[in-house]
Amino acid sequence: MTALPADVSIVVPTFNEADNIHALLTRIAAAVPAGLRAEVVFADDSTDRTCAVIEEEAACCPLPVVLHHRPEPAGGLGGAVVEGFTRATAPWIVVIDADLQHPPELIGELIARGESTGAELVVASRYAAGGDRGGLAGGYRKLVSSSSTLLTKSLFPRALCGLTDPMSGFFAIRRTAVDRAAAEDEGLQPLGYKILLELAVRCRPHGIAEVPYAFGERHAGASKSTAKEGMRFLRHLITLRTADPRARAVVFGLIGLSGFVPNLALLWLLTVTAPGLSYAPAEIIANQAGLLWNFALIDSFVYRNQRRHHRRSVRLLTFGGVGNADLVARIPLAALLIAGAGMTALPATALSMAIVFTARFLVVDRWLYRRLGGRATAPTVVPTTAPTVVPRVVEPVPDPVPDPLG
Ligand SMILES: Nc1nc2c(ncn2[C@@H]2O[C@H](COP(=O)(O)OP(=O)(O)O)[C@@H](O)[C@H]2O)c(=O)[nH]1
Ligand SMILES: [Mg+2]
Repeated sequence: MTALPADVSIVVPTFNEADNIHALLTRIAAAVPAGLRAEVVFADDSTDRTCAVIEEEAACCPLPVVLHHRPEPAGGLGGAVVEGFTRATAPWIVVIDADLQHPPELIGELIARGESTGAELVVASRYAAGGDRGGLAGGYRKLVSSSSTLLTKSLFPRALCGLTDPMSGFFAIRRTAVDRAAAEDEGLQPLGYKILLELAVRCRPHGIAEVPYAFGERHAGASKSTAKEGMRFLRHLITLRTADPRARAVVFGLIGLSGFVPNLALLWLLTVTAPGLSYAPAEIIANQAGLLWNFALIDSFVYRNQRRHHRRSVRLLTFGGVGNADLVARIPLAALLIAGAGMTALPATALSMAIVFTARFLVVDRWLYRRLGGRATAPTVVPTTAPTVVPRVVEPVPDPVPDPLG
């Protein structure tokens, strides 16, 4: 007998959650309303016995269970969820943590709210009226959660309008929205914990609704959230914010300005330690410190996903070469504008700086770290070509996916 297609695929990312699987599956099975056909897809990166426990529990679970285990956990939690999407077959996808901090009893309400409002994304929110974040352990985690929410909302005011909890890990999204993001040039490039942020910014869901909920205590095991996740989150924010070339040009300019600090610091050091050194060679040397600083920031934050075209040494030498050419080109260019176009010194200098900046940005952005073929490295979502789910079948499919962290 062929199983009827599911209405909702419940994607559960798991990393060493063996002691939570039984309680989770029991509560999900009891919570799913009659008439809503559900399947559970585990997106697992565990190194303990979680896989074995999922296989055991799947055998007695009334819902179809799919296990997708990744031997190479590219992209962390977000990467796992996106791979889980490719195994999901239903028109609705719910993402929920395994540790029962998210109440499975809300799954039916999330879908019902999406159906009644027509929203493509329904988020379970700790910050909406009636919600509660009591399960966040300690004042420090509460502070981190509220300040990162504030920072994120101010960086993406339009995309996150109507979302009180863009950091939530519990939400329902229509397959159509996920497929739209996958069809974009850059696909989905999740990095760490903030998969909802990635989806909200890249999918631009048509209609967002929220359902308040109380974030509970962990059922068993320990949190995997670490300080390293904090750094990943910052990188993720910069990657998303600079997806637009105008925003990239602004960030490129701001990083360039910040390069004056190491430049001037080294210039000062050289004048103190080598008083015999004349200005021109001192400034040329000091300029290299500024360029190194700029390169480090640009290479690791702005263009982290575009580094594959050239080796690090080529990137550094090109970046340095273009930066030094800037020094050499600016003055003759301004002189040309004054002599040839009859401009006065101030506008000629400003124009030459703008021309040189634009040329430098274009070489770096369009050639050195070009975006063409960006989807090649991203674990993009395969639109509705997921395997048919057989009830209680456990299916380990270790597709190697290139690491978006490079
Ligand atoms: N597949 C996968 N799941 C992860 C990873 N890191 C965390 N998780 C899962 O994501 C969910 C949330 O993680 P948790 O440690 O509870 O984070 P917290 O709630 O912020 O403390 C849990 O179900 C974890 O098992 C990962 O690297 N890969
Ligand atoms: Mg948790």
